[in-house]
Amino acid sequence: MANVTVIGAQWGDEGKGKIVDWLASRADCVVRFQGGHNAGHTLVVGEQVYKISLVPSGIVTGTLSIIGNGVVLDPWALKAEIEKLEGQGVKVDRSNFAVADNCPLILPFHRDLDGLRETAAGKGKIGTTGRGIGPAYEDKVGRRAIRVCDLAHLDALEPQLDRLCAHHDALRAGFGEPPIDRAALVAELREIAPFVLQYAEPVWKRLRDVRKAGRRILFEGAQGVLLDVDHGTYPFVTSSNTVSGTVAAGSGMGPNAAGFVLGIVKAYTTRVGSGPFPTELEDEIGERLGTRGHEFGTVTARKRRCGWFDAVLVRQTCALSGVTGIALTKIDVLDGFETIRICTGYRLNGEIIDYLPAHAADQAAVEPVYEEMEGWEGTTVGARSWADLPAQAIKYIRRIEELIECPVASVSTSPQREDTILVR
Ligand code: 2SA
Ligand code: MG
Repeated sequence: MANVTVIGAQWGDEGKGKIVDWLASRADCVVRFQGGHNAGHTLVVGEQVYKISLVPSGIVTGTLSIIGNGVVLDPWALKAEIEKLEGQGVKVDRSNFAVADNCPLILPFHRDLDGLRETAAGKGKIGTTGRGIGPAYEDKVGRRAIRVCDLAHLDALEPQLDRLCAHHDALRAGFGEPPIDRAALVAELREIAPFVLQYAEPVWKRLRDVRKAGRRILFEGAQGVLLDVDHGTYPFVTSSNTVSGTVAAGSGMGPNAAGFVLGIVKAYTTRVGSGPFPTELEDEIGERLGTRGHEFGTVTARKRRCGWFDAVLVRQTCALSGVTGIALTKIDVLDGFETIRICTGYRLNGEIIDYLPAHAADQAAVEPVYEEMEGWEGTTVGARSWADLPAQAIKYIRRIEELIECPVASVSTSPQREDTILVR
């Protein structure tokens, strides 16, 4: 199987960037198929650190990188990111980068609305990245989005603007905000249009040709399955489908393009934003995980909530996404813990259950059932083979594999690309 799909199997931030970067150097094409610049990947290649949000990670290694139609695209964020990459010596042009011409745009008022809603929600807020992701997807599904291809037809935008403004002006009025300044919006779009259009094309055609030529495609998922708008901890989710199945609709390649589905799984659990988190540790152990794991968001620098590994959740997300194998990351963060816990089930209303229920109240009420394991002395940092790992660390990894009912395909032992154990 030539193609690989990488998805986060928890709440995002599992360390996809490093794996994707590693796989990208072996792929002929890297495709983003959902989300937007709410993603945050840190790539460490030698001394260089790249932080990217919207452009596929393949760009760093010069691999053909494609933004599929399933992504919501903020044109100004795209420009800023490309300029930053170019400043770091990365080449970005039509030969190695393309944007789907049917991508919906994230516009300034989407970002405003995201912020206004979050502020109004107070304690009930979702904890979004504030990038306008939700409102942009709403407009797409509501059939009033402005898309990349519209940038080439700005003189014919009136009917769409009518629909868009009718919807948004009413919402804005509710927040005491003035109506959208249509003339200013069109002027801004006119200014950014040439930049975006230089990369725009029907990417499904390019992808079809890549596939016909027998080239390997890497699909780069953003966020994680627990943030999926259908399968995640709704309503504390993002507004796209983050499961592997989205590859089909979000790139225009059909369901059998996904290939090997690699679920990225952190050796413990983290989450940013609000919402249920059964194994969360609001004590010094959680602090220790966060400090040792540098658990701060790439995009918003928010501190991540930390907790023990939850095998119930990962078993569920692997099933939901048809995961073929997992890449276990950040095992080194657990170095030096005397004991380590794994959640193997939940207690809900006096009963033991083996899955996360759909209702938010149940999700918040489940109590983790733990299994305790001895930790390990010595370090896993930089290990590149099983022989480099302490015996207890191997035991921990094997136990995870058993509980999630999915094989471990690789283990990552530092942010460096080479510090990876491949399981054959
Ligand atoms: P949004 O902005 O509408 O997608 O937010 C909705 C929920 O989805 C969560 N979310 C994320 N969780 C983890 N990582 C994300 N990306 C950045 C990163 C995060 C950052 O990879 O580091 O820098 O803060 C991401 N994007 C969205 C979000 O927390 C809400 O719970
Ligand atoms: Mg991230």
